[in-house]
Amino acid sequence: MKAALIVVDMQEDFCPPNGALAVQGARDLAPTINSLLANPGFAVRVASQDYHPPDHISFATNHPAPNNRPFECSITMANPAPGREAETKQQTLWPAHCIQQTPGADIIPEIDVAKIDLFVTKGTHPHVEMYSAFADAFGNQDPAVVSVNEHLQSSLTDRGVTDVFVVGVAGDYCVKHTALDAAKAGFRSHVVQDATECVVPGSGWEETIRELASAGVLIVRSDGPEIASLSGLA
Ligand code: VGL
Ligand code: ZN
Repeated sequence: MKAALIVVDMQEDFCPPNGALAVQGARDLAPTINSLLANPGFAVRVASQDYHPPDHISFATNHPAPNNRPFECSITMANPAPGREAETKQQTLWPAHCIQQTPGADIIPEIDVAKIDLFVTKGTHPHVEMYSAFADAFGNQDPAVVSVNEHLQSSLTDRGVTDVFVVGVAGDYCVKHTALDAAKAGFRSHVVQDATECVVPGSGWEETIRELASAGVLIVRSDGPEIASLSGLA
């Protein structure tokens, strides 16, 4: 067994007090995430960053009123892969957030970024949503299509990784989709439940747990046996 820790989107815009899309309690996750980063049992430590251009399709402000209310309205998005443009999906609109090279896109200073081996900047293609650090909303992984900076699946398999532990925000969006894609890619996939917070606390997490469980993703705790046993791998 070889384990990777994926710290998802611990960025200013997802954190109180000033984040454009703040997730309640997100900043308070830092001590738990830092203790996981310090666990010598992880062979690879990854941090993802939502990293949108100003004209990103998910931003409410990039669509005309009245059907552009963030959190409520959605728009139709087409697959950016050549020849697949007919494939479409509904996309929820968000307040503008994590714009490239702005302070909102920074990883919060409370996170020990010196321990990170690999940074994945995602959501960089203006015309497609990318919650997962592995793939866009249509499952495209090719950096040439998605304009992501890393092909995360091959970066992890090249390092011999078998198990992935996902933490960070948001539990009901980017953490969920990263954990689901990790399972789909053939990794044993875990979400550390006391190291994540949701956009919709309570019901959002309940629904997420069901989706993760039915996809074979394991829900663990930072003080549980799965994490404790990693230290033995060092
Ligand atoms: C996220 C909504 C929009 C996330 C990113 O990190 O969970 N949520 N973009
Ligand atoms: Zn985003």
